[in-house]
Amino acid sequence: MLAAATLPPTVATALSVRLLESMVRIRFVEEAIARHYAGQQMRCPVHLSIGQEAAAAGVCAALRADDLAMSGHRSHAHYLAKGGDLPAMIAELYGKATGCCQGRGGSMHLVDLAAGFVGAVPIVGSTIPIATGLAFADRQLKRDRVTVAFLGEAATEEGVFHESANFASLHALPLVFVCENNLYSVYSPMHVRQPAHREVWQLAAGHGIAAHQGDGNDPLAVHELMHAAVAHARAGRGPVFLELKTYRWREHCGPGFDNHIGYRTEAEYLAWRERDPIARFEHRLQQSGEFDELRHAQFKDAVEAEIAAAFAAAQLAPFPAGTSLLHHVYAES
Ligand SMILES: Cc1ncc(C[n+]2csc(CCOP(=O)(O)OP(=O)(O)O)c2C)c(N)n1
Ligand SMILES: [Mg+2]
Repeated sequence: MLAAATLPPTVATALSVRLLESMVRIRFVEEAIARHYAGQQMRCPVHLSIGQEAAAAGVCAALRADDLAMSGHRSHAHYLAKGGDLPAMIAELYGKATGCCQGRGGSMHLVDLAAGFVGAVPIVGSTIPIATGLAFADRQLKRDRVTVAFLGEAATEEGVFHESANFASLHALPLVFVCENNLYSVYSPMHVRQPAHREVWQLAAGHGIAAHQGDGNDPLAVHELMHAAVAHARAGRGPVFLELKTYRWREHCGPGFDNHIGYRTEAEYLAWRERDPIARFEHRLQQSGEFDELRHAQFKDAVEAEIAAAFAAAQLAPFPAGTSLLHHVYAES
């Protein structure tokens, strides 16, 4: 796919509609998770990306279907944007046998190999070396696939990020690190974790990696950065690191809000709410005069129906059989 700026207006509009629809679908899914969570049938922790949808949408729209992605604890948006199966994700949150990990993992263990979503693991930073290994394998086998490692900014504080970045740079791997900098690691703000005079992207630049910073709440800006990053990586010119500035609206873990705890101010939260990636982008499309309101309303209705069906199916689905408890514990030949 070409970068939006280089496309004729109608194609650029088609891309914009695709980005908007991707963000809306992610938001609606997560709002539905939040609504159903009090029912106590989803018993896994959930880390919602509400407010951060533009990063997932913009990044994944610049990928080919056979490109790969991995993520961490906050991965619903990445899984969905990459094309992961929605009913299998919701069933996984309910711990059901029809879940994408057969009900064994929950929200933080999402996998859809058919969609190239190789996996998400909640140990912060743990999928970065796996994604690096996937890119290394593709390099060795001369495949022209690109792998994306989604990470939060706190993962850059771990040694494994630096080992992976060094290795990826050394071997010019076809890997894009996508770092969503939402300013917090649980309740710890950036200023107690990282020096104020050094930006996150500079850590990657220090490893000799092409690194850029962008507005993580603007899906077109994200897509343009990612489009260039993918072209760079696929051409064998080495890894790219993107730092996308964004903000999570909800509590760190769970369906509610946690501003009352006092780790961030209401004013900061409200300022970021003003920068809602969906409302802002929808407004931009409306201003362009080429936005089809009726089509968008129909899209929203269809997504709500799709989500309702996924929840109904998940609630009715069976739990894994007790006799299957030890399946997949060891590799089966
Ligand atoms: C190795 C490890 N240390 C600590 C935790 C606990 N933990 C879960 S999420 C999280 C915050 C991660 O922050 P960030 O990477 O910025 O992602 P965000 O939650 O902001 O999306 C922490 C510390 C963990 N899961 N793994
Ligand atoms: Mg963070």
